[in-house]
Amino acid sequence: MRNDFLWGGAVAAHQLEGAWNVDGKGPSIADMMTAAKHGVERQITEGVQPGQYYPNHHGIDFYHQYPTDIKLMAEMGFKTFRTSIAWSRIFPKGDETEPNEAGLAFYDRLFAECLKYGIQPMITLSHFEMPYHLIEAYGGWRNRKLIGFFLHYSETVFKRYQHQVNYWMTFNEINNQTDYTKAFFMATNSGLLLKPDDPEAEALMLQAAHYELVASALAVKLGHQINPEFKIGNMINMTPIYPLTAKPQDILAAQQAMQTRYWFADVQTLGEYPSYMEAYFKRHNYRPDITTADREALVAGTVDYIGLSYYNSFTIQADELPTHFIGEAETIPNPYLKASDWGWSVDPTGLRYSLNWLNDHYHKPLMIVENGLGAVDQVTADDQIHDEYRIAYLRAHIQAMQAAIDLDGVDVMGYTPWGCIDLISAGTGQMSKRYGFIYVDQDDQGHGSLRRLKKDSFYWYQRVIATNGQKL
Ligand code: BGP
Repeated sequence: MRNDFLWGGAVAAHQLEGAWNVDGKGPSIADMMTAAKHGVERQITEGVQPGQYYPNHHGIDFYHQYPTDIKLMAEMGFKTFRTSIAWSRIFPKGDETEPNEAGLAFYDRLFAECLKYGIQPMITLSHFEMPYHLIEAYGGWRNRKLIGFFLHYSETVFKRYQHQVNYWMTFNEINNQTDYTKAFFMATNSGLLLKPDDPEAEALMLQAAHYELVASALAVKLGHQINPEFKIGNMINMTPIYPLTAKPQDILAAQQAMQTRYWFADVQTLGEYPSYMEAYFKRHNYRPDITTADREALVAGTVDYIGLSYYNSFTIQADELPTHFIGEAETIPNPYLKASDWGWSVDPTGLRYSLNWLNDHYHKPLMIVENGLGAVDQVTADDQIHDEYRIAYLRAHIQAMQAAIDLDGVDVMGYTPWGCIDLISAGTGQMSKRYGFIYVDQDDQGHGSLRRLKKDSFYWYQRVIATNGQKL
């Protein structure tokens, strides 16, 4: 383990800040989603419906309580804190010329608070929350104009925070939209409000993804012009896809399924579409708007590192090769793995496999920017939370990461487990799906004192960081 290893934790603005319409912030796509049905994907509404509960409107009130929360993270010894900037705090509608000063000032205060403790902010530019107006007025990322709006936003924050922030990422889990049967990802990644069975979904997703990839590359180039010291990465969700058996057809199907999820990383690190994607466009008669200037932009804006989230692995079985992108619905349980309460397989070995896979393909430093176990926690009468299940999950994944570093020679820059303080779950809108080292007293309907409590994992992680991963 390197001595400057970036231990820390990760969150996203819309899942914890709250204050959704405070100090000039405009509504984002995340603010339009209710947690009406627990345990399933959140519902997207047209405009905010009175009487419904929108968990992101309140978050855990980090907007006001951040000094307490950052202090707790400092107590754990964080070297870095990954959060996102809420685009709609800076540009409430997304297409303005002038930014919202009150929104910019909030992040001045937040980053200063982190730096006070020697914690480096690590910033995602777009984490599931574009301004809602960009969807209503422009149709989201299906529209090329979004590239210009995103760049203007990126330039504004790169310039403003260039002396406070060194590590950046462009789009959170940009590759999740390949599962276009999930309305949630289509909406949050790309601003495409489509029914899952829309016959145009795949073509629209590919077009939106292309514009995002161009925007990402142009932002990388721009960031380096503003401050050559910046380290700017992409962010992909890494869920390796295994074949169920050694049958060659299963192996080939799994390989092809991997290709359909990870071509984003090819474009962002190698600067061009892989041959199988060009072939896929032809085979399906897709003619996305990809210009020569776009291709040049992709080459000029390759990333400095790969940010990845890792939670679980998928398994598939196929008698025939897939003719379309593989969605989660087409995966099957892996008989060798147990699953979380939310059905996510628990597979630490898959993390070592993933780190090696990414290293083999891209030869770039890797930053694990999300990992963790969503679980229900119980508070005892004396305010303790004995979350040994979370410790066991994280310990096993850190061990797998260490094996990749020490035994396989993979360059891993750091590790920021997801939801280091309990926050609103992105996929379900639930508060009860908790990931944190810090417990936040609030239920799924938004009731609770919001007081913060240290879980057993808080003290465990504090020791992990203090010993640079030696005492697990
Ligand atoms: C990732 C997202 C996060 C996050 C996490 C856990 O996909 O980048 O925003 O929330 O997954 O997912 P969930 O909140 O659905 O449990």
